[in-house]
Amino acid sequence: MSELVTFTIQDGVALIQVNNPPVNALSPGVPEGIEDAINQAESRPDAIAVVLSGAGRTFVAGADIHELELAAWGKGAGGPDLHGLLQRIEDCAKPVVMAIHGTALGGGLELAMAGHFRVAVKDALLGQPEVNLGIIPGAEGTQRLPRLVGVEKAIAMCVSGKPLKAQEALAAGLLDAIVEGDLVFDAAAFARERAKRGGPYAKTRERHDKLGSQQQNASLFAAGRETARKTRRNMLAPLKAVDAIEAAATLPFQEGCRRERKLFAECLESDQCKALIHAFFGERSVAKVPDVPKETRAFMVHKAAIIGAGTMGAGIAMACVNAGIPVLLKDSKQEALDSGMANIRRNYEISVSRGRFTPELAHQRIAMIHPQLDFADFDSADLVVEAVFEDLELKKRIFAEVDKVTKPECVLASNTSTLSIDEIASACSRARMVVGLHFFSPANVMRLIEIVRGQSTSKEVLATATGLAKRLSKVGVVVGNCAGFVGNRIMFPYMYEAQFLVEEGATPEQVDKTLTDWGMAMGIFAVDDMAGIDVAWRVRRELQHFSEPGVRRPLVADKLYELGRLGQKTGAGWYRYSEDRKAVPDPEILRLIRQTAAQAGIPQRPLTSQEILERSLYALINEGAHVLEEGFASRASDIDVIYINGYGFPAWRGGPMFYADTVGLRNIYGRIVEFHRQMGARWQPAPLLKRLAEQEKTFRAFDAERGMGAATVRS
Ligand code: 3H9
Repeated sequence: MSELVTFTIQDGVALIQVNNPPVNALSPGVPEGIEDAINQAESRPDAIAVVLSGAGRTFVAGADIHELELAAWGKGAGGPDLHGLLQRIEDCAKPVVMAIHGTALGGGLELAMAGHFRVAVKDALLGQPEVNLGIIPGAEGTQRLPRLVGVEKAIAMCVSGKPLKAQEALAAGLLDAIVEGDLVFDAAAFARERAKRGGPYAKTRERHDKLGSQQQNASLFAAGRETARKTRRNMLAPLKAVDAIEAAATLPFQEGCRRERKLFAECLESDQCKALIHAFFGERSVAKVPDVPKETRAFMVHKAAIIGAGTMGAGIAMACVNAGIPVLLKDSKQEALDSGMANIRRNYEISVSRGRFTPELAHQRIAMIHPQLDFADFDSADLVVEAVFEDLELKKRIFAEVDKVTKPECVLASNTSTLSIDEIASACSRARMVVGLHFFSPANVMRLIEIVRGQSTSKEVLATATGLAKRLSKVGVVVGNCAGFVGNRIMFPYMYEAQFLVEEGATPEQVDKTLTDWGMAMGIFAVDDMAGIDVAWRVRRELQHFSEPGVRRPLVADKLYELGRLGQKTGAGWYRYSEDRKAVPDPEILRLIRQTAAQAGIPQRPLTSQEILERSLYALINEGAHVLEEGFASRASDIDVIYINGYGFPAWRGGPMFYADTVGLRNIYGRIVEFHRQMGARWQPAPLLKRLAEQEKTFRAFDAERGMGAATVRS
């Protein structure tokens, strides 16, 4: 047998194990190894049944995404062709039991569904997450899944990409049993028992009982397409997945498979697939900090202390306890503490009412948060996260105090979104233990954390912060300590450009609609209103970029601040808000904009969607290139990961820097030079962008050339 697939026989059962770390992907050699092992199992008289499992931490997590990436860029074969293997497994004369732990995802679940039986441990997850990579299941998953779980469930799984927990999979008919003891031992007992009962063993491909009639299914397909359009806006793969499942319900199995293969190939060729695979590897690469080796010792975080029970502090507390880390939640005012705890309780109640938590679990989590007004027990904390108001002096006072009451190896973090982490660290005696943990609001939901590295932050503290992010199920991206860090720094030129556009004749709703139609989760004016006009006003004063001589600033935002139109929280900002926080265009704002423009002598003209997109997005990209060259982001793909996970940038466009590559850096640079000529200093092209454009290169190639690229394909 190959090293990738092992074969042994124990007590009459052939044990086949896939051993392709880290996640047993179906890389070249694995499918061939499994097929050899099945042939051998069938021919051996001392085996009456077969068990297939995965070595290490998981069953099989799918096709090898590196292979798929090559294929997507036209450089590979198109992913493994598992058709022959899956048919071979189904046709095996001895019962084949798939023994699942960890995850059976994508091709892994497709492999499992070809077995005659499936057993799993209780924390296993089973799913078809291909849509997250811009493709559909391509190894007959869309054909076998509805045969096992029915059309409706198959659509839900393939469109959402969300896996089922073992218990749900059992109820749906995807599993035959959940085992409590040793997985392979119990699976072998199950297999032996089935063999003794005798064959023939049901082949999934021959099952029709759950496929339903055309009449029953019509509404399911219509609803599936509707959900795909709503929840996966602008994406191709979810709709194609529904098409493929429809083929399963209407065509003979082999024809359905051919249809699936065609739809799969269409998805694989799409730009969306390239972008989503880029995002997948980008997200995995953020934990690899160039000068922090993998073996760097991290501090253990058994207990956290959070200072400030406001929205951020409460959200961070929930994120911690959800990951099993007990929290001391301190505020200086009883009122603030009570309101923070009330927010936390309300949040968990909502989760219980939505069925996400049982009442007992919610109760346990709340009980892990200890509200307090003093520093009691802070000496037992391994991590302190300061989450008070953005006020440098206040933060420095807190750090000076925390320095005295915590143990020397306690990591001290600030949740600042704009202030210098070095300035904050200067208030305490151990700057090497200080790091920024910039959570995004709501902190218990949003996946992004910017991990801000100060001048003195130690490698151990960075390793602790990246490990913590993973433990909180978040994406932690290490960034440098510049004003606004990476995300906010590059958001401001984008936000300003949107404001210039309305001062020249567009409306906030026109700009926002153009951006959301293009794929952004929210328009930038709606974002400004949600975050708070006062917050942006304060940040503007911190950021130097736009106070440089000769750089004009937009005018209306300051007026909104002066008028007390602070956004959603005051019921009015760029929009007016009704009770349910729905944004309504406001004629008053339009009057204010036009009046301001007239006073400043700004000529008015109609603006096209193309100009709106180019100016807002290229402002973002140009600043991204500055940040990259200045070293505040390690890779272009880090900026993409930040924008996808923290700023609602559509993952299927790959993030701003990847998107720039798809437009062509030469084209973007050309437009920016033109904008610079027309609009002056704020459009100064970033030197890196100019260089890459002149060399006909991409940001991906820039990452790869410096050994930072996560992807297999460099272009
Ligand atoms: C598919 O199957 C198509 C089919 O229909 C058939 C087509 C014909 N391939 O996430 P982690 C690497 S599409 C290659 O940090 P975790 C990952 O890059 C596929 N590599 O671990 C990382 O490498 P490195 C459908 C993979 O424990 C390392 O493994 N399947 C693959 O937090 C650890 O990853 C999916 O979409 C792969 N399939 O989470 C599942 N998967 O250390 C995608 C992972 O060098 N994977 N790697 O950075 C996941 O969702 C998570 O990785 C998993 C583990 C939940 C498995």
